[in-house]
Amino acid sequence: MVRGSLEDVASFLQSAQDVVIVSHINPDGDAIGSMAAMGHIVRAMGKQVAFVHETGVPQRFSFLLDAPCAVYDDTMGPRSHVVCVDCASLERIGAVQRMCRGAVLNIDHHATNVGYGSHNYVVPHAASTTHVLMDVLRHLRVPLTQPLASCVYAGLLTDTGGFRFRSATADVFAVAHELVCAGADAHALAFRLLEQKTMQHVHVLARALQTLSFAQENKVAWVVLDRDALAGAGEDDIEGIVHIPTMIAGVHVGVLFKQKGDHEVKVSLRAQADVNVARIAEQFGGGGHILAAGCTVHDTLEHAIQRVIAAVCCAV
Ligand SMILES: [Mn+2]
Repeated sequence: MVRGSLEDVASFLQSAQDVVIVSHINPDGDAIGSMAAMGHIVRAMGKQVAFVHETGVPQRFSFLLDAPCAVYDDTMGPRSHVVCVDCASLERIGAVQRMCRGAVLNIDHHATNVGYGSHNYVVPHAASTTHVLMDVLRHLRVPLTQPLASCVYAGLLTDTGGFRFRSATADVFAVAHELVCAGADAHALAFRLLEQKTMQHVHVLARALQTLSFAQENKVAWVVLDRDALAGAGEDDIEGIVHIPTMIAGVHVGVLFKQKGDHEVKVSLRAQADVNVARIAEQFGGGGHILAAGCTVHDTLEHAIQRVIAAVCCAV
């Protein structure tokens, strides 16, 4: 069920002069693509735009924004009109919440989004928030310019895993067709957003592969990043490492261990076969989805690996 309406979006924008556009912490391609696309839409309506983010925009996504994004600090006061894109809850924008004392427009595609804004337009299970923004720009009759089409395409591309996930429906391909016709450069965007990696990523990957281990007739596989391997690596540099074990044919459950402290190990579980990894994560105080879950184990790295792998082996 759609929460809110396009009329809600229109009434928010009509009442605004200056609009602040924000998105979630640890932003992905859809978060930044949606901020940038929303910026184009708001400006097309003759309004002023400011981009704000708690930690700023990762370098690999910054080319999508056509104006600088301010890093939030406490001297920034509340604003009358804030747009949150791709945020399942207001908590997801971090400290930027303090700017939200006036009207808040929530545009998103997460099924768990309850409609926390004063104005909402949430389309659960849409492939990306930028996909939802296609409805918005059509309703507002905003022309689909080349820069706008590129931003929408960026979110669609990254949130569907390069059009590989089940969310890549016929409708998604129809929208992608429209965007490429409008000038989105599918090749360049795929290269910059999916193929290209940071130097640090390749170093982390090399370290992870050295630790690749197996159990239970190779049905369980895991990689480990100790503190040394994680030194200087951002979330961006670790992205995708979690999928390495489950890429291997025959592996049912893959695990990534990240050592955060002497007695703090973050564990990410991924299932390829019929194993509920959320159940395993729950045994350690974590949770998640059937095929993707996580937990934090307060133990030494060695013990955390032993305990979690023992639990995984019982489940496969
Ligand atoms: Mn998204």
